[in-house]
Amino acid sequence: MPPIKRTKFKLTLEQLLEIFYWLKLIRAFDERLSILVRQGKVRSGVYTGIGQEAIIVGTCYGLTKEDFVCPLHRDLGAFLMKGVDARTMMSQMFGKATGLSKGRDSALHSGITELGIFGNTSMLGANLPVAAGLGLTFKMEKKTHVVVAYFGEGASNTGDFHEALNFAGVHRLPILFICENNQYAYSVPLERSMAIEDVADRAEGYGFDGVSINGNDVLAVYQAMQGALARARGGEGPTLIECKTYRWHGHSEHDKAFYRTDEELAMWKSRDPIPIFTTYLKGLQLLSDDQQQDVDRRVTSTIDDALEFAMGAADPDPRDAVTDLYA
Ligand SMILES: Cc1ncc(C[n+]2csc(CCOP(=O)(O)OP(=O)(O)O)c2C)c(N)n1
Repeated sequence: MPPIKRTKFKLTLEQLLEIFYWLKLIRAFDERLSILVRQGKVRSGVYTGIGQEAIIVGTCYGLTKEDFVCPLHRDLGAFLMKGVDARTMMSQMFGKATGLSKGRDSALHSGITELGIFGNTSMLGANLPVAAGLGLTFKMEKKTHVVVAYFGEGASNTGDFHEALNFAGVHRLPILFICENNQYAYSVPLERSMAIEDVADRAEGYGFDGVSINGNDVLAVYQAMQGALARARGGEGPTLIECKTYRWHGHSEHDKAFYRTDEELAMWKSRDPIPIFTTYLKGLQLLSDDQQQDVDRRVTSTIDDALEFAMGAADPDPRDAVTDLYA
């Protein structure tokens, strides 16, 4: 069968393989961190997004450097896809001087404006009004950049969420509100914290569209994102995309997740985003066994290299604790 050059999603074969690479890299990064936590080697708290990779890949793929992302604690992949190299990211997890925040922060609260990454704080939902502010800036400066703001279904119950969506709706701001609905806010299941089934329904109250999609299908996420991106860049305002998914591990690596059943976990593992996308590629004969092995090799060597670099990197110098201060 001749190779397909373009799919109906307007992605070339090379782009589809890149998407495959990102899914695999982000999964492998989190899996390696999980092992390192068990070995007592990581200094930071680790909140893996294993099982949720299709959301980050489908929403970050194709963003420009100037577009901003506001990632969550579980969104290490967004840092990688926005251009933070694996060595810096791994250094960040080890609290090393070569990390993004030079060892001054517990891993996932860092950001880097040059790459369009706003560093989230621990306060859930608090990144959303900031995203609204970024969106307002782009609008006032007549730029076509967008803001991609991530939040959990749990965070959608906070006041900040509602204020941010209201403001974005009133001012038609170029923001993509991406809900990573992984069914649990720490140990609280969705039905114990929300009286509706779909977070997407909340957008209507603020005057813009909300869609609820399969967050484990990277092409479904990509497709929903492309429509919303075009509207945002064209001045038509925000969209809420609710991606239904599941986190395989506990809230963090120290949470054994006793509040859920083995059956539920097994059911969601059968919807693993990576085999779903692999099956798609193989079904269209777009991915040979050799190419698959090549991706696996690249992923492993990237992570091995990053780990070696981070473990050998210098600890922060205590004298630097008072440098880089804003005021
Ligand atoms: C404002 C606020 N309230 C409570 C917490 C404690 N807390 C940390 S994570 C979490 C659950 C988050 O659930 P969700 O927003 O669905 O995101 P997920 O971790 O599932 O991706 C809670 C309650 C917090 N960090 N911030």
